[in-house]
Amino acid sequence: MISNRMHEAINAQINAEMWSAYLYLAMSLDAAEKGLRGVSNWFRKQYDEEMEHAFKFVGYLGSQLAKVELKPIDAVPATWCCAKKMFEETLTHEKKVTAMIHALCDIAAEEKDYATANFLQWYVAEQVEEEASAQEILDALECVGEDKAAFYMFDKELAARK
Ligand code: OFO
Repeated sequence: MISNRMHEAINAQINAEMWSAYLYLAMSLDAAEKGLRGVSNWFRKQYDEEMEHAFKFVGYLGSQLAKVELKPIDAVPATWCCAKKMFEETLTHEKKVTAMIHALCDIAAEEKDYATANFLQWYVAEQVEEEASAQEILDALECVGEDKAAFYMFDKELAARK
């Protein structure tokens, strides 16, 4: 069993993961509208990942016989000026999520909740990847600059994300 404090914090994190999913779905839709098929695909896959993150927490609460409370999901922006802005916002957001996961780890440590501390290690590792992939794409965009042909190739590469 987990403590009430841990239970509430995980319920809040489920909401945050779903908000992340909403954010990336909005970016995917906006990119599609702008004709950026690869960028749109990348964010659609990111949406799927965020839903997986949420469901992993849902499954964990179930295994601890703790009720999942689905809270309302706040609205997300609908448009961005360009792909670069989307990825900048992604990196900023992922850094925030990393801080949230670390805060959950702090609670688990304070509560001497070894099971949850162990479970959270998957998210700790995942956040390293999440930040790195956003940063890598921003680095690539930096190289692309104003080169339209290079941007075309960049977008094609993102279209390959499975
Ligand atoms: Fe993007 O890691 Fe979950 O929120």
